[in-house]
Amino acid sequence: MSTPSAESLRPVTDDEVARFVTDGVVHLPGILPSAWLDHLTGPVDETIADPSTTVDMTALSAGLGGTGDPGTVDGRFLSGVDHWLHHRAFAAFATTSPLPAIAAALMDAGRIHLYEDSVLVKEPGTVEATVLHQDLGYFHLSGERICTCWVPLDPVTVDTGAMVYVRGSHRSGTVYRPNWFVTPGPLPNTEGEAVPAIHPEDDRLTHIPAEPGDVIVHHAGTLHGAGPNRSATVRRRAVSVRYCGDGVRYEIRPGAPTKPHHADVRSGDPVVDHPGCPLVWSRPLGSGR
Ligand SMILES: O=C(O)CCC(=O)C(=O)O
Repeated sequence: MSTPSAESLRPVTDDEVARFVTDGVVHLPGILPSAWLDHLTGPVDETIADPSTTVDMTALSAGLGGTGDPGTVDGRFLSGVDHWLHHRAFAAFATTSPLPAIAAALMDAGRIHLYEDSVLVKEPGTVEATVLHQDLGYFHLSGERICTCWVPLDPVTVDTGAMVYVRGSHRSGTVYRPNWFVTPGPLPNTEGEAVPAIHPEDDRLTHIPAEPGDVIVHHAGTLHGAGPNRSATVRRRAVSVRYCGDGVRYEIRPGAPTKPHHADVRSGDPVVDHPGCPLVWSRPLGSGR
């Protein structure tokens, strides 16, 4: 299969950059060529068909006393991480698609490194919401230029599991404890404050329905989650790719999920030349900065 183009369908606008800076999240409609969606669909379906590559979050939630009973519900929330390490299609998407340049434009970065990718599938009838969390508490990183690009493969509405964000929450400067993703309890042995309760009527809460070809990018400090998939027929498949840029350093966060391919990194090391966090984009020479 040939690899689609690294060119996005359109540039990121100044207004979109300003929104990312102010809100900690921006919705970029119609920016990703459909060839990339075609490129990912088969690999995502293959990945979730292999139980060794994802975690059944519905079963996890049931084990933690959460919403669903995996014996009676139809849907499943399946989630995996670091597919780029083992699957060429994910590696191509994370390293050679338009996403690194989009992340660079939003974060005003001179270089972009890949931190990880995730597959996030909510099949029809999935009762689990993705509870509010902040990515930074899961990442062994510190710094300003860290973001997640959330890429839907299906049309996503509020009823089928649209993402929800707390606008401006990245500016608190707080790194919250990571939670179980499907229940609000903090992961054991993590440090810091738990994610604060946000009232459902809080006017900072923004649900973002999205179409294939759109990308939603959020800052690693932004609180966010997603709804259940209440549809009986419509799937909600998504891939997230997480990047960091200039000025970011490793910071080992006790209790946060570890990565075997990062075993040799130390807190305080700059994210520069490490195969576990490869350089995937740098500003062309002479382009000013
Ligand atoms: O897709 C979801 O349900 C949640 C995704 C998410 O939180 C993320 O990619 O950071």
